[in-house]
Amino acid sequence: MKTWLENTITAYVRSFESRTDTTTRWKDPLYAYADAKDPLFELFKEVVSPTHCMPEDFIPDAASVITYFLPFKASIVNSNVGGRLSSEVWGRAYIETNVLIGEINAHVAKVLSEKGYVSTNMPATHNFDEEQLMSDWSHRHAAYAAGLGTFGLNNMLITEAGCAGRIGSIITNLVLPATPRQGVERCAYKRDGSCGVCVSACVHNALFFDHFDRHRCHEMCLENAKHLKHLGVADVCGKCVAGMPCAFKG
Ligand code: B12
Ligand code: SF4
Ligand code: SF4
Repeated sequence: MKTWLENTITAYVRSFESRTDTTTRWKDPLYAYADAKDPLFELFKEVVSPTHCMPEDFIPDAASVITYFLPFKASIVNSNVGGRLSSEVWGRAYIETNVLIGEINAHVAKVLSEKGYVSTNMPATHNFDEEQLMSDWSHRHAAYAAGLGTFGLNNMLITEAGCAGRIGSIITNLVLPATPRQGVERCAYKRDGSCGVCVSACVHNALFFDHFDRHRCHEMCLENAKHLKHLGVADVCGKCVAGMPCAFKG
């Protein structure tokens, strides 16, 4: 069932990419699965927020959480290296990947319902509280529980294919064996104190070794949204991702 699901999602990415109005290109997605009853979901009420949801809040008989990472091709990421403002290519990749994740989740919900299963269709982003700047369903925490990667100093989930890409997660009542967490620390700073370059790469004094100011980061994303408004809603930045040693590998 996992192979069938993965082939279905990867094929969807390739067909989305072949549309004439799609400019973004993605490498092959990575996948990992969590048991919906994994005790880590309880812990997220402490580390994210007390209102962070449990899988069963969405689907009462939730069994698994499917998580996937859509890594951007190098040209997309490299376009955003340097300068203060985000590149158009990066802004467009954000908009297109948000649409892609929405479509993948809707497609998976459809094919799973044909087989008698229920699944969620959650957006890639914009499902957050505008004041707290936190979501009641954090895709990267779900992906962490599934063993897709670990959290970098830049807050990104760093996977085997790096952190320059976007994450989706789908809760379902289909039983899928959980992926074992590998116990590999993917951020070099957290591993052995080397690196830390994302802190100096931050263009708006939001990221520090000992804390992250999500409101300042949001300010910068809104500045880019203004600058890129001709593309649609591109509240991006990503200067602590593009050009970093963990962008393409973890
Ligand atoms: C709200 C939000 C924002 C806000 C707040 C950012 C933030 N860090 O939370 C703003 C608007 C500022 C923002 C900015 C960005 N965002 Co944003 N955002 C979200 C959103 C909607 C929710 C995130 C959330 O609720 N976080 C909750 C807080 C508490 O978690 P946190 O800040 O990540 O901090 C945790 C980790 O550091 C973690 N941690 C660290 N070490 C360890 C160890 C363990 C064991 C555990 C359990 C946890 C842990 O602990 C903290 C608390 O738990 C998600 C989509 C979603 N629904 O999941 C996208 C998302 C997180 N954003 C994403 C991206 C890419 C960005 C930007 C690069 C913008 C861009 N696209 O150019 C910047 C990066 C900012 C940064 N350095 O963190 C991606 C991340 C992809 C990835 N590889 O991780 C996501 C997942 C969207 C997606 N679908 O792909 N974002
Ligand atoms: S740039 Fe270095 S310190 Fe920052 S998240 Fe990546 S590996 Fe960790
Ligand atoms: S996304 Fe931009 S403002 Fe936010 S922490 Fe990274 S570099 Fe700083």
